[in-house]
Amino acid sequence: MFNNLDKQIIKKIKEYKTIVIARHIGPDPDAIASQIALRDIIRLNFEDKEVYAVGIGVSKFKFIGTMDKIDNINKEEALLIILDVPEFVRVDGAKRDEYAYTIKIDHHPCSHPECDIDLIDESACSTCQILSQIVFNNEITIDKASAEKLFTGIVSDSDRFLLSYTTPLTFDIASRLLDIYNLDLSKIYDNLYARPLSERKFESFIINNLTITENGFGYIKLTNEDYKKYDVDSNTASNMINDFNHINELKCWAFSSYDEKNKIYRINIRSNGVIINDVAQQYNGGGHKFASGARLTTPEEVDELFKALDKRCEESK
Ligand SMILES: [Mn+2]
Repeated sequence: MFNNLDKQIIKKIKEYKTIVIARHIGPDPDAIASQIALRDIIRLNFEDKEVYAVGIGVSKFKFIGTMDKIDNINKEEALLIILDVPEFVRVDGAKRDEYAYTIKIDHHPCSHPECDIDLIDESACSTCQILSQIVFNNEITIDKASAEKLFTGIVSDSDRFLLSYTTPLTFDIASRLLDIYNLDLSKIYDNLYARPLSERKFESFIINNLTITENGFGYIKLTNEDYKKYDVDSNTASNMINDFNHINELKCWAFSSYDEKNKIYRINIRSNGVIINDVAQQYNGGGHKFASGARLTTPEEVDELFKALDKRCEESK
C-alpha cells in the first residue's frame, strides 16, 4: 500500500523533533481537518515532539481546530509536511527551502515531484481518507477527537459520499472511524452544514441568476453588491458550489467571486463528467478533473476562462 511511502513518512516523523504541518490557501474542511488531526496524532504518539499547524485561521472552521504560532523554531532542522495541496505555490505559511526535509500527503493530481517524499493517491476522496488509511494500516494510536476530524474531512470532501471519488474504501474507513470511536454524527453534521438563512437566500439568488449556455455551461459573476444585499462574504459562493450538482441542465458550472481585499476574482468550477482541470490550469488554476478553481486578476480573464469552459462543454457533446 502506498509503495511503503507511509512507512517512510512515519520513519521521518520519528527522526525530527520539530514538525510543521501546512495546507493550502483558502482552506476547506479537509485541509484543516487533515492538518489538525495529523498534528494531534503526532503529539499523542510522541510527547517529546514540537508539532505546529500553520496558516491563516478560518473562524468558520474553528470547530475543527485553531492554528499555531511559530516564532522561535529552527526551520533548518525541522520537518515540513504539506497536506491536501499539490504545489508549494498554493501552500499557506510555509516555504520548501526553509525546511530540512519536506513531505507531501495529497489526493490532487500533480505531474512532478514537489517534496522529498510525495505520497499522492488520486483515487482517494480526501486527504483525511489517506491519513485514516495510514493510521489503520500502521496501527497508530489516535483519540476520538482526531477520529472526528478525519471523518469530518472525508464527509466534506466527498460531499457526503456523493462525488465520484467515493469508493468502497471510503465507506470502509468511515465505518471504522464511526464504529471504533463512537462518533456523534449529528454533532459533526451540524458543525459542517448548519448555516444562516441569509446563505440559503443567497443560494436562491445564484440559482435565479445563473446564465446557462446552450452547451450546458452555467455561470454567474458575483459582485460586492450581491454579498452586501444578502449579508454574506466573498467566500460564501465557494462553499456552495457543490450544491449545484445533479441539475439536469448543467454539465459544468462556475462562480466568479470578486474578493476586494485581495483584488482577485476567485473562480470555482465543477462539472458532471466534463474534464475541467486542464482548462483551469491555463488560467492560473487547477484541481481535480471535475472540481477545479482559479484566481484571476481582470474581468477579461474571467470572460476568457468562462468561454473556454463553454467550449469544453460544446466539445463534449
Ligand atoms: Mn481535499
